[in-house]
Formats: sequence, C-alpha cells, structure tokens
Amino acid sequence: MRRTLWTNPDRPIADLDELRTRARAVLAQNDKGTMVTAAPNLYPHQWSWDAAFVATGLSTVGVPRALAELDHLLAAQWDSGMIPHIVFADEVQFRGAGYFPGVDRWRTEGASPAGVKSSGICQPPVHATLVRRIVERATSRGGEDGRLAEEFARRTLPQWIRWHEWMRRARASDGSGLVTIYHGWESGMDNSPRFDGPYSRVHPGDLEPFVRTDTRIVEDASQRPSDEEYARYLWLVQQMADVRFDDARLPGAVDFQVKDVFMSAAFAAANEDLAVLAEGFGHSDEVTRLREWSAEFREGVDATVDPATGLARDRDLLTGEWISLPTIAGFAPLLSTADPALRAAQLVLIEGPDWAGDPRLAFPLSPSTSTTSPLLRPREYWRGPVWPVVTWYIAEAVRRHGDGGRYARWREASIAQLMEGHFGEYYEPFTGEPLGSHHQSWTAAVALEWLDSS
Ligand code: 2M8
Repeated sequence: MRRTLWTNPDRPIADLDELRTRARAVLAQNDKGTMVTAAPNLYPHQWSWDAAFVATGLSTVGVPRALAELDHLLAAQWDSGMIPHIVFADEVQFRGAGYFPGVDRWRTEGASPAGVKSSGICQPPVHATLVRRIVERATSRGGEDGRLAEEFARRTLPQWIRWHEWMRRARASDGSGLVTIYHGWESGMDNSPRFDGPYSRVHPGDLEPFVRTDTRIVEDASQRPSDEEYARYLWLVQQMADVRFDDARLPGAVDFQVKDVFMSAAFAAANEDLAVLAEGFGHSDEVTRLREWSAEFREGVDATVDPATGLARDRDLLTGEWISLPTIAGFAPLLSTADPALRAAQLVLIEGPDWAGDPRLAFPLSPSTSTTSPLLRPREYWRGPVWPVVTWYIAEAVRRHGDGGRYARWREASIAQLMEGHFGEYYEPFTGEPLGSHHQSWTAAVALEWLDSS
C-alpha cells in the first residue's frame, strides 16, 4: 500500500512554466560567476560530474554560460589528464562552516595546475556525452549558439581526449574494460551498499582528527553517511595524498580498489560521444581509438552481468570478489550495451516490482537500492533514495537508443516528483519527500532538460 505522499507545506509548483522559472532561478542563485556551485550550502564548490549536468541544463537557457562552466572545469585538468572531482571556489563561506574536506586536507598543491585548488580524485566521465548534447542542441538552434558550441567542442576536444586517455591508462590499462576507483567518492555514489564490502576492509590508522560540516547543514544525520564511514573516506584521502596522488603508486598504497561498473558504462558511452564529436572535426585517427575504447568498455560492462539477477556487478580488486548487490549501478548496461537482449531484459527489470514498478512508490522511478532489498535505507543518501539526476541520465541513454516511449514515461514521473518545488538532492522513494540539500544544481538542471524535450 502506498504511504501518504509528502506535500510541500509552503507552495508547490503550479505548472510547467513555473517549474522552468524556478529551476532557472536555482541555477542563477548558485551561480558564483565563474562556477555554479553544486548546491548553495552543502556543496559550495564545483563538482566534476555535477558541472557536466549543470552545463547541459544551462544550455537550455544560454549556451555561452553553459560552455563557460565546462571551461572552468577544464582549467583544473591536471597534467596527467585527470579532471579532479572538486574545483574549490575561493573564499566560500557558509554559516562559518564551509565544506569539509577542503583543499588543505587534500594536499594537492603542486599537483593541481598553478592557481587552481582541487581535490585529487576523479568522478564519472559523463562530460563528453553532455558536451555532445549541448553541441547538438546549439547547432539545431543554429546562429551564434551553434557556432559557439562547435568552436568550443573543436577547441576543447584535445582536453577531453586527454581526460579519456588518462582514464584508460591510469585506471584500466589491464584491458578489462572496467575502470578502477580508489575511493567511493570517485563513483559519485559515495555510500552505496555496493561499497560496503570494500569499505569494511578499510581500517583507518593514524588519521588526522576531523570535524565534519555536512551534518551541520543536513541536520538529520540519518540522511548522510555515518562518522565511521567518513573516517574511512578520509583515511583513503590520506593514503592517496601520502603518495602525492601518483597514479603509478596508488595500487600499492590504497586500501580500496574497485572495478566500478557504472563508471565504466559511462566511459563506454562517453567514448562513443567523443568519437562522434571528433568525427565532425575530421580527426579520423582519434575516432578509431575512441571507438575501440567504447567497444572495450561496453564489452567489459556486459561481461559483469550476473546471470542470476540480470544486474551488472562491480568487482573488489583486492579480494577478487564480484559485488552482486541490487543497486541502481546494476543497470549500467542501459548506458552502454549494444546487445538488444540484454537491453530488453534490463528494461523489464528496471520497471519491474523490485524497482520502478513497486506499487508502493510515490512515483514510478527507480530508487538507488531495490525496494525489496533488506539493504534499502529509504532516507539515506545513496542507499535508497531516488536521485533525479540519475533518472534523467539513464532515461537520456535509453532515449538515445531509440526508446522515446520509455523516456516520455520517466519524464512524466520525474516532473511529477519535482513539482513539490525544493529541487532536492534526492527523494524518499515511498513518500516523495525531498532530502539532503535543497536547491541542488543538478536537480534543477535536469528539470530544465526534461522540460526541453518530450
Ligand atoms: C556527493 O559527494 C560529495 C563528495 O564528493 C559529498 O558528499 O561531500 C555525491 O552525491 C556526488 O556524487 C556529488 O557529485 C557531490 C556534489 O553534488 O555530492
């Protein structure tokens, strides 16, 4: 039976025009001029994959500002080619709390480009996919927008290629077609149950003391990772900083090493998207290489599918074990697969009673952990809530593979979810309550994306 739906005690959104106006206002308010912060208070800096989603949302409003967002991120690219997961803003103050861990804790000075303050790890490589989307949107409009977007893509193509080269070289040179991550933060799905096993083997040693700021902002601590989890997160940061984030030394230094299937699928898709962009600019040698990588990672992801569950799996590199848990990452093949049978089976699964088809849900949208799993924690961050950005990202991949009908259904449900008006970071699946940060930039950005397509 359905639980009582959460209703906004203030003023829910009245119609689609108002949704657009309010989503634009969220992005405008979070815009610090050079970057749109991921959220006004909890995340007062630029995050890598957030920036890509934010840019595509911004491109529905104005192409130059969208491109500037990506330029700001690219200015933080390391010599190695890595794009860091956080680019820190200067002098950001919030209730005196700020974001923790800040740049000092990362100890990346000297590794980041001069004048840039960044973290030392990466996030899912969704960028090329969203650059392609921005270019297609802008060129279909034509005029100055089209010219600017094409010029941007042409100019930045070498940087995106270096980013992909880095990922292939530093994180997947074993030819497995799967990307290694050294921190749950790299996955973007920080405390997903996917990582419970690997994290259970991380034992913080002599850890510098720390004071969290996130739980001052999200006051209901149960919506955020625990202190024990944070100690592990910081221990890994310390281990990586101790070897100066040297790619060659990470395998010998870090207690967390996981083949991340969702990131690998994002990478497969992004290589194809970058190939399409490169093709447009006549870089045929690059096109061949990018398509080879796309195939390598597509096949790598397909090969992880558990025949027993139909879901794709991560693998703990330190124990060699598969991680076969019912999380949204199990649907990674929907981003990348070329196998029609696998695609069809995953679509049946994702709309089935363990996922978006559970009749108890407030909206028929996939939560981050299956509703029928004992691991589900419906209010806790990446352990259960519905993430609008993930819904859109998967829906967009499904649409691009030709399934406009499903895209339209998910669009309707996702818009209905967002009409409550807070632009929540994530949502309680059974009640629809917005949780985590409010006015989260990527949530507003995907609202604009939904509104710009049908
Ligand atoms: C969350 O992650 C950060 C650490 O990177 C945090 O909890 O402090 C995740 O949801 C991540 O995917 C996201 O990019 C970031 C900013 O929205 O917040």
